Amino acid sequence: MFVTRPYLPPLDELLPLLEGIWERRWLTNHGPLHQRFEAELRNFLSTPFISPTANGMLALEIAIEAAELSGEIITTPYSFVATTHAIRRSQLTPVFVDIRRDDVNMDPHRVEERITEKTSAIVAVHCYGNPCDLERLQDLADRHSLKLLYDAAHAFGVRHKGRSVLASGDFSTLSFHATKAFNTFEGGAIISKSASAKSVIDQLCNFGITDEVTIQAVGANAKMNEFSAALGLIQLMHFAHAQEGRRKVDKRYREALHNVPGIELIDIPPETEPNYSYFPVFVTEEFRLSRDGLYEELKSHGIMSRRYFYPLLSTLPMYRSFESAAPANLPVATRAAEQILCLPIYHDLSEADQDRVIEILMP
Ligand code: T4K
Repeated sequence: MFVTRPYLPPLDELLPLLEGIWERRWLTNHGPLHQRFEAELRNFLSTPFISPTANGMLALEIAIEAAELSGEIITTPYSFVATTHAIRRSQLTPVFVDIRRDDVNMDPHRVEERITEKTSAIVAVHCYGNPCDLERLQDLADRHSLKLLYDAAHAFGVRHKGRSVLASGDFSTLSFHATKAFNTFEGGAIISKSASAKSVIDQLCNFGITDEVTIQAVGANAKMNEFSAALGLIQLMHFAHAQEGRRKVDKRYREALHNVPGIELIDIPPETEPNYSYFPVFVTEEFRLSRDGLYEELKSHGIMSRRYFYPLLSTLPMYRSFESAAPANLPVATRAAEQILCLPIYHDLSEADQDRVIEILMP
């Protein structure tokens, strides 16, 4: 049993779209399925400007480039490595700030303390799909004239106060990787806020090409191919079903584990419609095993949990010498990286398999 298992729709639903690809021999470069997927994503996510991409990391790199940032970027150390690498690969300096224990997202108070004249943006992550403090981060960005980017890799379909979380900030990026709530094998998307920003993004995703004889920017190849777009079109029709499967698993874990000494759950934040793609628990000193001990015990029973997100990004060799990486600046994130374990959750995790996990966690 793995920490996740990708949702795949019935193959026969996909085949007609694949036959179309075979007939047209149009495999990539904004083909008809890319265009259809883009239009359907726009409606599905209620977001007017969206550009499908090859993956979530390139989506973030392109969004950072489109935002025209410089100097220092305030960000979280508690994420997947793609977040900080995307900042660094754009020749910018990540400045790490601590997170809040209740939702493991960046703490706006710590963000404010770190703003200097070199700061050009905040890159926040909706970790495990928990919405960041959208209002306070926007207020900080507005007061200090900073760009606000969300790495929303975990937050496909997540809504807060009746709105998609993707409606917040200047840019948001999604990942459609196999392990995500919504997958196209590999894939991603960039959400922007205007037609002009989207047009810059589309150009940057296609080598900076404007037309056959005009290349206006040093772009990348970040386009989504037709196969992924075909799968995405079918996956959209199944998202609610897959989400419902995960919701049931989430509910059973919460009912079984809420009173286990030494196991602390992360509550679903108020006014949030989650996508249930991760089930993180804090394994505290009160538990009979350390977090790593529990990881090993689960593994010995064939249950592959994951330590998302350990190691903390600020401790990686390429970041640990940054002044903001000092563990004393990041006590909450340091504890989270030491204590959190993500338990298996996916749409068709059987009750019997889930009970095997729960049994091992019981006192
Ligand atoms: N920002 C954030 C906050 C992210 O979390 C990520 C990616 C990104 C940006 C970048 O997005 P992408 O460029 O990836 O689109 C995984 C994923 O590779 C990565 O996409 C994801 N975050 C990260 C949180 O998790 P690993 O190292 O855990 O993957 P892996 O291969 O060990 O897979 C985990 C488990 O999933 C496996 O034990 C079994 C299962 N699995 C995996 C794959 C690939 C399957 O059942 N089928 C599969 O095809 O990183």
